[in-house]
Amino acid sequence: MKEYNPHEIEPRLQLKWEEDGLYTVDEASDKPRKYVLEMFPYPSGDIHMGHVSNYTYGDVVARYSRMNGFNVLHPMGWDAFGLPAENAAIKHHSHPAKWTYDNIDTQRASFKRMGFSYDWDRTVVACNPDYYRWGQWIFLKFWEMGLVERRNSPVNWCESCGTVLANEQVIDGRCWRCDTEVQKRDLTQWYYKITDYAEELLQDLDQLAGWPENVKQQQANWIGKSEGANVDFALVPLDGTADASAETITVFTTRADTLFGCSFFVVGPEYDKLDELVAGTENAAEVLKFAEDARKVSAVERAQGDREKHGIFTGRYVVNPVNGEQVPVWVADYVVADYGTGAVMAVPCGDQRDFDFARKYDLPIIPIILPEDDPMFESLKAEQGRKVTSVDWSEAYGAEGILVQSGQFTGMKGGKHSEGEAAIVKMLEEAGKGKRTTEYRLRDWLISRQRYWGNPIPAIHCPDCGVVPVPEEDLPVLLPEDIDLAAGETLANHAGFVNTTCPKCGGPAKRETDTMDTFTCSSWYYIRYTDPHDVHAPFTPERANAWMPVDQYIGGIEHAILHLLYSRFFTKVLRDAGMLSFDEPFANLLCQGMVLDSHGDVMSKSKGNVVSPEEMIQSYGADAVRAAMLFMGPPDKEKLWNDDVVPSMLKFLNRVWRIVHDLVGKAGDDTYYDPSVDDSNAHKLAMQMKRERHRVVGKVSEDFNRNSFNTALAAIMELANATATFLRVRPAEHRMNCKTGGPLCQDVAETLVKLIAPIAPHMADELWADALGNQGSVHDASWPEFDASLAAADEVELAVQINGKVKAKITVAAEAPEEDIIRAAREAVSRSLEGKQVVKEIVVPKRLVNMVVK
Ligand code: ANZ
Ligand code: ZN
Repeated sequence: MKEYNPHEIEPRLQLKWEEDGLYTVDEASDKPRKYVLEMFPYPSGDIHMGHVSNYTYGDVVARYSRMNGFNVLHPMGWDAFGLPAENAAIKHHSHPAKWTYDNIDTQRASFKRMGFSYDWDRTVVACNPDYYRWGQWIFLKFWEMGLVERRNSPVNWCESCGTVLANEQVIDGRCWRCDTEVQKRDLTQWYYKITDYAEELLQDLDQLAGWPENVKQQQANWIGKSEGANVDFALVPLDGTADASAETITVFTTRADTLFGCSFFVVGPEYDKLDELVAGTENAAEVLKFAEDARKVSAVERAQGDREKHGIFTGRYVVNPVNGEQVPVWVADYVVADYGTGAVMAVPCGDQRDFDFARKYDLPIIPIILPEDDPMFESLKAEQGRKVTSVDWSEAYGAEGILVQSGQFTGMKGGKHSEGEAAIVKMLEEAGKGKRTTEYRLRDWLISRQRYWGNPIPAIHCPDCGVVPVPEEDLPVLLPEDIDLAAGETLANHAGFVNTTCPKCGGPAKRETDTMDTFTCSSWYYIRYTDPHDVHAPFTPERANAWMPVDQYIGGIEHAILHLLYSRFFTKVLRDAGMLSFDEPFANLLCQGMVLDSHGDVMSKSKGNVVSPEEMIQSYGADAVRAAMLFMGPPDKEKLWNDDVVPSMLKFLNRVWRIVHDLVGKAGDDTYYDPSVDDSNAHKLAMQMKRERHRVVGKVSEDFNRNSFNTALAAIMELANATATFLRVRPAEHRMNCKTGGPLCQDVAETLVKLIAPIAPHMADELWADALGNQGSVHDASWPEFDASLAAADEVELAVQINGKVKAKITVAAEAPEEDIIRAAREAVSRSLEGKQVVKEIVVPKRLVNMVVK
């Protein structure tokens, strides 16, 4: 038997697979299609354990699917635009393209060493003009469809990255990439109108049965749909005279039912007419100063519920439209600018923020909604006027209840979407003082970036014609290569790039110098893979529709909103453009858990706790690294890296290697055969091995079908154990059987090799050809059949206990009646029972017999 040597086998087979085009997709195949995809990586340099886990999971799914008769599309590419390349280029006085392509070469080589089954002919590299020209084409398409807008508004600015950011890229007030606190700036920027799809993006989450619940929940929260009403409050003129044509300030509320409890009114510090509002009041200067200071605190921080609230009275009043009451207008920092109308009707009895504020500034808290068991309920339940204007509560009453002190609405149910809410909104609408409306938290996607290394926005600014799209035939707008970023050159000051002529009037014009958010590249690359070399279109609809949606998508949970939301948006727009025939890009999603170090810390260069995949491959081979990664735990959970697992997996692979050789009589010295062991139960062990073979195929299939790779591997180990036990004691006739390729031994050997093929593809393929003498690759072979009836155990082992202590083990027929089990148990422990009295016998089916004795 030749030794198992991964360092010889792996590179040789990788080369062979490539020469044979083993993983090249055959578009003409009539097998059912399956699209298995992992999120494409950013080419950051050496691969890390996160890559190993993500791409190993994908590779197992792809290989398992192939063996189950699918025509599998499993591509790989690079998300190659972005800031790190630019920063590295500045530091090393080179070009971002060089840094990027060097890193791609490094990563590609590592992925090949891992033995991943990609169709490399379909590689998509986002910074390649062959790809990004179609990103520009899609931009123009969106523009044509009215989904592109340029507007001036306050935007998120990261000083350290030197660019604006989308809302989704601000995580707790900080830049997603560099963690710098984000500032607000007023700038004119480009937007994709993702809000046009807010409702559908929310509704279609219901189609995604194959997505983790928490990801869907995060998206739903991010979209943040609220049904409510806009309500107009008339501003009381400074002199206090009532005026029917008075100006109004509108609020958005989900709780119009609580209007009778509104005791003050709040505008945010960003309120655009604040100057006008306070003009002529006593404290105008003070109010404006307060607002200016409050604006400096980020919206995220301000929106935090438990944050101390600050405010100031403006000196003005508005009229509550339901009862004509005048309530004071305050400026407060807990009201944020870009939600609803940026103004709030404050109902301290029902809203905790308003409650905290009222307590702090001693404003009335009018109870207008109560649970029926509230001590005040009986006395207020028919009260239309107002009897009570303060409460001794420690917090607001946010739940549903019955309206009290609420005019004609008293006695109705109150709460979100309640009877009382509907009645009050109806009344307001009839009076022309309110309107039903739905708000979303989702904001349009700011896609322009003030950086070089991105996809140029195909637009031209003409002094006469305004902003003009670059004509389709002029695409791509190429990034100029001659740029010295280290010397401070940018697209904006690159004369050769900026100066152009207007496509409309032919006069001198300037190019747009912003590039697109890199998330635009990752929003459709998965469609490009279905038709990666198309030079006439981003993709051919028939090809995309034949492969898509992706059957299994795999990637990090950090994209729960960002990439996954943007991709869903792109898919829907391209569908509406008539290019796709489905609604959702990813049918099933697996979010992998992080690989942490053995103490549970994130691996990072600065902590010096990074385990290098390349070093592991060099020491133990890729198959052992793959097996170890799969064995460390469920894919969607965090995994603690343990250095011992890789060598122990190598040992296991060695064991499988010997077992397979031994089963087909090629082990030479009968490695496992031990003549000193009693072989009287050899036949039974053979039957046990046969049963395990069927049981384990069933179990591994079931586990792979639900992406439970660690338990699948554990089951394969059980089959290896049963086989080794048999091989140790096999009697002469079974030895002969193995040597001559007898059916059982041959079948178990083949089964083992096939089961392990998705996990350890190199070793399996070598065994398949060399030990089992097959032509072709195991990766073209079909998944082992299994017979459920053969998998069922016909005997079971039971523990026999006396007073709870295990004294013996018995083996009985699986369906044995209770009296037979008890008889066998008594026999097994007859010695211990001598001179004792059995008071009770308890049989726990398939597990144990306990005898209570005196
Ligand atoms: C009166 C009221 C009474 C409210 C009550 C709530 C409870 P959701 O449900 O998350 O959409 N609101 C509106 N615009 C705001 C802004 N720009 N900044 C801060 N808060 C704002 O939240 C809607 C509620 O948030 C609205 O309903 C409003 O307060 C507040 F017992 O109006 B409510
Ligand atoms: Zn940043």
